[in-house]
Amino acid sequence: MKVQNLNGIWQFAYSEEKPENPVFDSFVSVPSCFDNIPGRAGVRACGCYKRNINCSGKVMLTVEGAGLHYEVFVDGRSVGKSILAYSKEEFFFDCGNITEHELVIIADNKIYSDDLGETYKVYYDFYGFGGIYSDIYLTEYADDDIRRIEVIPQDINKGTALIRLETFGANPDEIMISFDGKTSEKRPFAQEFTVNVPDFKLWSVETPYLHTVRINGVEAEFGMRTLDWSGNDLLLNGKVLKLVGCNRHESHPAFGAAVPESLIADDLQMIKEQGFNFVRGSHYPQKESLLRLCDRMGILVWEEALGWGNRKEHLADAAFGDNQAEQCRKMVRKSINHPSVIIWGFLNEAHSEHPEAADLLRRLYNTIREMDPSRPITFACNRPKSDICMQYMDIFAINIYPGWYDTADELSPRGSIANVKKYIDMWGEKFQGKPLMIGEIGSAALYGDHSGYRWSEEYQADHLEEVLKCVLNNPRYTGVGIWLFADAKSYLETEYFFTRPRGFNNKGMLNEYRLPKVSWYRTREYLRKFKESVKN
Ligand code: ADA
Repeated sequence: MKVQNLNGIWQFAYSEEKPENPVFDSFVSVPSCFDNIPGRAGVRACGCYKRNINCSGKVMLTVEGAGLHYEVFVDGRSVGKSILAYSKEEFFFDCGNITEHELVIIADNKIYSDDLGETYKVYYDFYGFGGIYSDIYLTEYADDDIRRIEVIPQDINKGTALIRLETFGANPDEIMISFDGKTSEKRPFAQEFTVNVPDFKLWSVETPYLHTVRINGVEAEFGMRTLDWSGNDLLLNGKVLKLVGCNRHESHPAFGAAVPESLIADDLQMIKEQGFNFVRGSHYPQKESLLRLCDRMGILVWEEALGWGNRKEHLADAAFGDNQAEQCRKMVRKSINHPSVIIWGFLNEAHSEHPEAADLLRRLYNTIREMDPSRPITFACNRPKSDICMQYMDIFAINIYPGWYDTADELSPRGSIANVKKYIDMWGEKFQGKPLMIGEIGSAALYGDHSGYRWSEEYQADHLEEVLKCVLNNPRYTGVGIWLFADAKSYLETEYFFTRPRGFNNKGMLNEYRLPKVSWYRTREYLRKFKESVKN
């Protein structure tokens, strides 16, 4: 088996409509977004990518994330399409004995609103970028090569783990297996077996210890840790978790959704230094590089499939449901070994008052549960009063915005921060019997506005300090995800942009360039003091 990274310089053709014969008259570096430079920003168009590849025999091409739709051609022949933005996709083709081939990928960022099955909708509150925005590589393989290794920790006292193996089509008779680079052992091939991990150490937030298993030359990292969620609490290795963190979008003015690993690492380092232990990857599957870093840094992750505020007609649509289920399967396949991922999610803020929502949410729950028995599953609900779906989830997760989106009679000229405690306490009493999380809570602040009114940095700082105070002092809550880590590009089209000054969701504690607003310092200071007070 041979793996080649295809990141780097590709030939490029840009056109408003899908071209019959693209004219490759420029260059891009992959990963990148083609709609992130002046002139193309916000234009719904097409980007064509071309490069030569050197490979023969059976080949799998892996695209770790691209959008919004794309088709892959090898030597002029289509080898597959994807309509699942942000999902990790694999394409298979046979290159025979010839070693030089042409690879072309034609991507578009168009929104086909008439197509109910589409996973990205025009009403999503984050910009739907176009291009190949994550890593891309190819694997030359033989049928009996190991394609995937799945490791599910079983008993953290004995150090046992379940291993599931998948080949490219034919099973070898035997495998050579080793842990952490130590002595290999030969054993007969089986699709599933239990192992004792030698000299195992637990993975936790404080000591994020990783093990490596190597089987027939293929490696997988994993962490020995367990999750339990019976009763009101979520437990990691038997200890009650209190998740304090933020939501984060894969978005930056210089890169769009193609945020490089260096910036992801800096973002996570800031999150860690802030005193947070949790990040919600809103609202789509996360990059491998982010999860690898979280595994090492001990940051806990809620990963979710692409969805946002989906409406009844979409929830009821058969193709939409199939695409959702497919993305969930792909997400779990991609991330199941990452110890940092502790919650699976989907369909953020679906219109969950409808029976159609209940049908789909239950289907997605079952799809994930069949693949992974070891993690709790949820979706973030923004309508806890009318919802009929949260009962099917392992965690009650609510997105609430007291102190920001209040009703008219709750407003006062300086804002309504008093509502924060009122609603946090009220929902805390109502939801019992399962862990309860605030998936999102926050307020907007325009960087540089120091007026003290709503939209100012000071109002946001006061608001978020109150949020932390209420959640940390209320034992009913398993956690909170502040909305939002950094300002992120949002609506450019439709009337929604009226509520998003500059075309951004401005609820970041940092602006889009990661410059701190007052709330960033205030929440850090509050957390530091709170932790000290608990210690003493
Ligand atoms: C929702 C949604 C977020 C964002 C937020 C807001 O809760 O899940 O993506 O749109 O509201 O800023 O209003």
